[in-house]
Amino acid sequence: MTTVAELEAEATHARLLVLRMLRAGGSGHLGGALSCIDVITALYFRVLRTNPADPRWPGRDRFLLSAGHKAMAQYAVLARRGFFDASDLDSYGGLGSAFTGHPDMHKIPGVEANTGALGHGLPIACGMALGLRMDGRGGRVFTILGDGELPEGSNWEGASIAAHHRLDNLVAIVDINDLQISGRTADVMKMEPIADKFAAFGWSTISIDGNNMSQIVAALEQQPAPGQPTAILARTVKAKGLTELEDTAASHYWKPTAAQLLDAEAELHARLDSLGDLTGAHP
Ligand SMILES: Cc1ncc(C[n+]2csc(CCOP(=O)(O)OP(=O)(O)O)c2C)c(N)n1
Ligand SMILES: [Mg+2]
Repeated sequence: MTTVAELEAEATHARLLVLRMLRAGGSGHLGGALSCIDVITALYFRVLRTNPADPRWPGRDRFLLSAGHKAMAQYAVLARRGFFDASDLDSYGGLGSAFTGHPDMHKIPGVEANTGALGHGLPIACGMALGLRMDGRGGRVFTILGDGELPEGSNWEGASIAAHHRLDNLVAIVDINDLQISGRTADVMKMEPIADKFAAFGWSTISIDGNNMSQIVAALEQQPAPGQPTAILARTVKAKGLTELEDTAASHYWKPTAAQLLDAEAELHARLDSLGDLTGAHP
């Protein structure tokens, strides 16, 4: 089993791969990718039943990145987990590349749905969870939403459906970094109290620090309440791991200079050194 310390190192490697994509493509949705990358790392390295050699294995758990603009985080973790080679990410953002700003299930092994138009991941996840249950499969479905995504009404249709159908094989993780594309989520569209809203729809809720690996693992490994979908409210920091950019709206879409990229890489390498590299060489 991957330990918490190993997961922390793994997430740092994944952050370095995000920078590798920015180096290749020149720009991308950095802030939201780095706020949820710890959760995605824990999912793929500890929680999900997956088989990178057979991404469509019917017995797998499903993961959908509803907030598809955070795609670099998913690409990085899928590469680290062995779904494809990390060098494939060097085409990021290039003409004809499979690795575009939003994930494409037809081109990238391990991607379960095309997302990026906000508000669709949870309804799709509901259908998948219901389908798995109707097929008599034990698989679970996990999806990550952004806090700036929650104003989309389709999320709340999904929240109703999940509770109505008692989808206890469904987990929605809300990446609450307090920011969205143009500023504070509370200023653009206030959605708090988010936990109370999910609870009112009939969900079981867990609130955690979404950049704390111990808390992430404990929440993801908690047994679901029978007959209830689970919402994990993950309080995070946008651009977590890159001090200069943390908690800034400017990190939402980042076009770094060469010097900024070098500084960012240096900070993550220093973090890896402080953690001790428990995961093997950086690909
Ligand atoms: C339906 C829809 N409307 C608008 C957008 C443009 N958009 C892209 S990202 C974003 C903000 C999302 O905020 P949040 O989910 O909090 O993401 P994060 O802070 O993690 O980057 C918006 C409005 C979109 N992708 N889809
Ligand atoms: Mg946000």
